[in-house]
Amino acid sequence: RPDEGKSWAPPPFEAPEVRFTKLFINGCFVDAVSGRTFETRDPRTGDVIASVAEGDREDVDLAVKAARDAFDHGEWPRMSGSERGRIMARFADLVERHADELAALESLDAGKHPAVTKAVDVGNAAGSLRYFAGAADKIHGETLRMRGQFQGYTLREPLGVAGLIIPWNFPTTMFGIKVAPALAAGCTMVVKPAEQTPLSALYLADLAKQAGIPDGVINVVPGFGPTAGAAIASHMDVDMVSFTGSTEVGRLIMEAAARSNLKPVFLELGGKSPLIIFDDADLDMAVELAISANFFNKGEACVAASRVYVQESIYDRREFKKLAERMRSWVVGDPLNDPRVDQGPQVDKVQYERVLSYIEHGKREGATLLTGGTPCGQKGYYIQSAVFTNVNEDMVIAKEEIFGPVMCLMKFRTVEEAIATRRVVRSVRAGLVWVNCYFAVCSDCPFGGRGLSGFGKDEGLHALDKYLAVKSVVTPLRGSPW
Ligand code: TXE
Repeated sequence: RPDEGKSWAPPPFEAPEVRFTKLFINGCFVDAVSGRTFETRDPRTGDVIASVAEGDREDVDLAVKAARDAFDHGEWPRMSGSERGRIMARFADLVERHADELAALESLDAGKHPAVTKAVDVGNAAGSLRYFAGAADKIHGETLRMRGQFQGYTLREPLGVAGLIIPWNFPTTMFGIKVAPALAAGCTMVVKPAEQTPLSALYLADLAKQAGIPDGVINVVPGFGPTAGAAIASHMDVDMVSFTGSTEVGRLIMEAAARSNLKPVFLELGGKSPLIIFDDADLDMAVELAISANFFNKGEACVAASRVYVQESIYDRREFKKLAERMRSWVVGDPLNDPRVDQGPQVDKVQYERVLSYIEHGKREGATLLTGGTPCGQKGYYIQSAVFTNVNEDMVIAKEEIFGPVMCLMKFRTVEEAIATRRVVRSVRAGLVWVNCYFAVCSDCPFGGRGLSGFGKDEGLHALDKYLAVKSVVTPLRGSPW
């Protein structure tokens, strides 16, 4: 719910101390080999929060070497699943114990509402660690009834060194949903947080160490995509990559994997999700869902419902005009200091300008701006949430991911017109369908798209499979000539 965070916000906000700004390799915080740093900024003002060590290819090499050693010779892949689970549960406890500090840090770095960050980001990370802690001792193979003189079984073994490249929109969540199944499987890993939001991953690395995760198992290398990220994707000693980010970079990662060691790649990419509102819907609920599905986390969500299809018979109804009225009480502002605020600033200047240029494009294409769509505030990256009507399928704003607070309302007449076939849930080609709800995510529910939105699931037991290799073992039956 969009306004859930409001009542929880405890202003005035106290900026947390930034304790970790270096690379985390083999259990230690270290400078980059080059000695270079980059600045991470507060999206509310554009001011620098901290200078962070800038990892590049040589740092990735060191991190991969630490992860390789920990995998080939260390205890993590060799200890029992229940012991791994016990340590992971301790990690989850620590994440929960430090929820306020972690949420404050994340909110500062990403411009997010602290109450939402605490409930959603920190909650999801701890939830994933706990869920996969429980799965760690339930990784079994199968017994094979082979024909003839043989019998066989399968082993499900940790894949090796995982490369985990994560984005800036839900940094703590992303860390949790990728690291947790990799840990449960017995993998070791190199995590590259996004350059916009490197702080929470470093904080989490320290908690992992406190929890007893051995050195070298989790390494964190902040840095830029074309350097540190690309070095992970093309590394000969990284055994798999799980990536969340843009479709464009997803392609680059697959290419790099193909050209290097053919490592498996799993991609959770951008989207352009539809929300379909039929004429028998509870319209008050539909309006609230459309708002939260578009403007939650300032629209910076790969599952944002940026295409809202409304059945023609209710498109112009008075109830639906409630949307415009409701938006007039939607508050954009500093989420850290004003408890009335629903929506904070976009993550950085690049995204801010990108979203504004889509809004201009929409106007030029002939869509009608019902509300919002303008920059606001004296400084920082604030945008008044935009609702466009009279949008048609051919417009750029209806086709491309905007990744900001922009809702496009479109009309449809029949179900067939909305989805070009009859049975809605079964016929939508999507990784996830929410019926009469939105943003219903949970550790045991597989999360991930299809087509240009990627493949491979985060969350749910399917996520575990990404980090496991199946090995078939065959032996002759007793008495066979073999
Ligand atoms: O994404 P990038 P950006 C979409 C969204 C957004 C757009 C651009 O539409 O507006 O992408 O955002 C790392 N090799 N999503 O530019 O570049 C990068 O450092 C390896 C959807 O921030 O894909 C960061 O850690 N890694 C999305 C991560 O990839 C590279 C979340 C994501 O950044 C790399 C974010 C390279 N060559 C953006 N280049 C979602 N699915 O939720 C960059 N990276």
